[in-house]
Amino acid sequence: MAKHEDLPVPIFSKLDAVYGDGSQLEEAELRFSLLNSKFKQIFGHLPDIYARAPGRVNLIGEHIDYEGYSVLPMAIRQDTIVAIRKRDAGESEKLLRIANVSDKYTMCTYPVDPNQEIDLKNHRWGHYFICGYKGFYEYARSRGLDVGSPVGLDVIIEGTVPTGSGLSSSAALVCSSTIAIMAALNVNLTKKELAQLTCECERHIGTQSGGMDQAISIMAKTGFAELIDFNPIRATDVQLPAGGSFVIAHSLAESQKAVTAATNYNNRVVECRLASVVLGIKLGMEPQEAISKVKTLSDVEGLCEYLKEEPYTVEEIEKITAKTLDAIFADSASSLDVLKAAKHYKLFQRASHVYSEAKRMLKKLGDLMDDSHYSCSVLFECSCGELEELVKVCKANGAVGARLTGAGWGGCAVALVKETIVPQFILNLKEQFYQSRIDNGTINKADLGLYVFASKPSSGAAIFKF
Ligand code: NG1
Ligand code: MG
Repeated sequence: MAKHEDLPVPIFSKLDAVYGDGSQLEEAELRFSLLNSKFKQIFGHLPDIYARAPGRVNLIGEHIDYEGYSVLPMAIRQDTIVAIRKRDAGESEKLLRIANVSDKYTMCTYPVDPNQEIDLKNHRWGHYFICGYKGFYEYARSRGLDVGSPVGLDVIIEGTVPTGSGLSSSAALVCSSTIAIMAALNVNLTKKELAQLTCECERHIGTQSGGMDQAISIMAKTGFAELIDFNPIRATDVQLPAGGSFVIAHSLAESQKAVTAATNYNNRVVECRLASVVLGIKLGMEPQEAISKVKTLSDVEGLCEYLKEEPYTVEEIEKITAKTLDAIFADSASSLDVLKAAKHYKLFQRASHVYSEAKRMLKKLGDLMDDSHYSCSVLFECSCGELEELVKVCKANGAVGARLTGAGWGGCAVALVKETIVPQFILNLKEQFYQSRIDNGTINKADLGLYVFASKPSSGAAIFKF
């Protein structure tokens, strides 16, 4: 039997294939009919085809995907749907017109040239679609696929993955966009190819992402978490312990990664790269050899004792590497932004986190989640006050394990909770974490269901053609 990563994204003609037959199906029917009526209203036609891709919650393995280590995420039910129509060659105006069902996001238009540069200084939500667009054409051209010359595309997007929450709304958007573009152009790549190419796509927005989010969004299976390995990308089904459920709760701090990349996410990518190069040299490589060969911490032995605990200054690192940091990162504009903003580099702490987190992939899940949170919070410093408070409340209310999920600096926590106490657990969270935030006007009571919910492992990306 073919491995599921070698299969193409499934094409369904009925919504129940993905959304089941309960209240989720009713909600999906509403979402699709809204998409259709908006499409008609804005573009004067119905869409040709739709693609959906889910968000995810990461259970264990944080900030190690870009270092080449395995991670264990599962897809959540919340997803992004992209409705698309290819404009006929005869139709005038060659443009990509990207609208959103939500009024919060105004229509973005872009030229059809796949080589266009994305204006990173002016962040717009439509940039994520263009990431997929550029990435798809780059891949198709490198493979010699016949996709014809670019034509205008009309697009409307609708999504239920909360943004800036560590639940990977960005990957859901990039993956569903890329799949929609692929389907509109009559191509069908394997899930593995798509996971690889969508991971590259997101780098166009300036975050030096690992490939976890795209891989799970595309390869998820209902009922399973997936152990994702990299180089090459592979997904192995993992049955979760019976009788447990995951509750996802938002800290209400929003983390806008595309905007804060230089000091947060990309900073850690750069620190990890420097730690790996320094380790390579300490372990006996010539500096130039280490710089050219060692790309991630998984390329060198995990011996953090060769690093000092005090943060390194630029001068200290350059003495070891015999090359300036600017020269080492010369070909990566987003890394140069990191160097400009950084005061020092915590190589020991970042490497310790990555190596210990990679080991935790093998221990028991609940303890693991607690250890993982501690390590993210203290060594990797990617937590925040709100998340610390939320994780404490989860633990105090009987979570077997609880931790921040996703990149951190805001966003959600995920707690492993015995199935029998889930309703009470959620009630307690409402009282002990959210009530004061309702009282002070941070959130509306009516929206609580968006911020705290139980989640089962859900299905991966799909295409709909009716
Ligand atoms: P979130 O927080 O969902 O954007 C990010 C990265 C992942 C991974 C985690 C930390 C992107 C698209 N995703 O996820 O690859 O590194 O942080 O484990 O940048
Ligand atoms: Mg993201």
